Amino acid sequence: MTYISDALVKVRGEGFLDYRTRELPTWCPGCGYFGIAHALLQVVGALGLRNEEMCVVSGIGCAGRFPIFMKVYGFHTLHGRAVPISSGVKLASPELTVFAIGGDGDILGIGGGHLPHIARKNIDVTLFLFDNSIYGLTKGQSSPTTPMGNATGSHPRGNPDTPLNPVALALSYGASFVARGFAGDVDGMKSIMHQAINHKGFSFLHLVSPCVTFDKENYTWKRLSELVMPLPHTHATDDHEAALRLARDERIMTGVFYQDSLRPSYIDHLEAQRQG
Ligand SMILES: Cc1ncc(C[n+]2csc(CCOP(=O)(O)OP(=O)(O)O)c2C)c(N)n1
Ligand code: SF4
Ligand SMILES: [Mg+2]
Repeated sequence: MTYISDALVKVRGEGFLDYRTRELPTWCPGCGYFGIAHALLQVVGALGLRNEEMCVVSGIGCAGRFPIFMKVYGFHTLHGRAVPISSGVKLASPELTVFAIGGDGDILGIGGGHLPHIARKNIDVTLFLFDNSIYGLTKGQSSPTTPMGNATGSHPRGNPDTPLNPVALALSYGASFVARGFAGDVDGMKSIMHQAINHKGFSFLHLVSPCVTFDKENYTWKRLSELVMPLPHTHATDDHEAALRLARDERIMTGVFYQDSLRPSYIDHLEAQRQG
């Protein structure tokens, strides 16, 4: 593990270590995850959240290493278990702002059975799906979002599987906040993260990012930059049907697809029952 030097802290100025630990991420140079981390650290600062008011729960994978770099309560759990464990943390300590973090393999593959339940229960957790369409940590096998036909470590002649559509899935499972961001657009990610953290209930953030080491051909920075575009500004975020239609578009649209701010969260239901 390499650590941030005192010299760098001096250069970056006061506040640099407010939310980040001294451990330097072990991610590869150029990985999109740096942009995601940068956006999130800035957003929690802008929201004025105190370190002890937050908890980051992750699964296993390159994305799963996130709690190591953030100076808040953290739990680097088992592969696929960020969602149930973050749900438990939120129910046990409703005063905490809880983040669940995982990759496409983690959240949609081995942990895929948990996603419908946190969505339908509307548990107040913000889920960050770091989607590089590959298993990064284990060196480039096909994941549930690898496009059909892409050559990967596990399918050198082309992935034979139909990929999942994370935004369409989250909408179909009944998530009350669904948005997509691109690792190359820090301002766009900051905007959706800000709204997601403020949302009362489950929020799902699909964050598209390249794996520069194990995908040199398909979802590269160049290709993703060509595919990504903002949602039409006429899109009404309370229109579930339109959100689903846009989620199915071939282009990778970014922004808030859907929000239901009126739906009570799971904690609201528990509170009402407790008082009743
Ligand atoms: C039960 C279990 N099965 C398999 C693994 C091996 N494994 C570790 S990370 C990973 C996939 C990581 O891919 P993803 O979730 O997309 O995260 P990324 O590394 O791309 O960020 C796998 C299969 C494991 N750690 N535990
Ligand atoms: S293997 Fe891929 S996802 Fe993992 S740190 Fe390197 S570039 Fe990022
Ligand atoms: Mg991945």
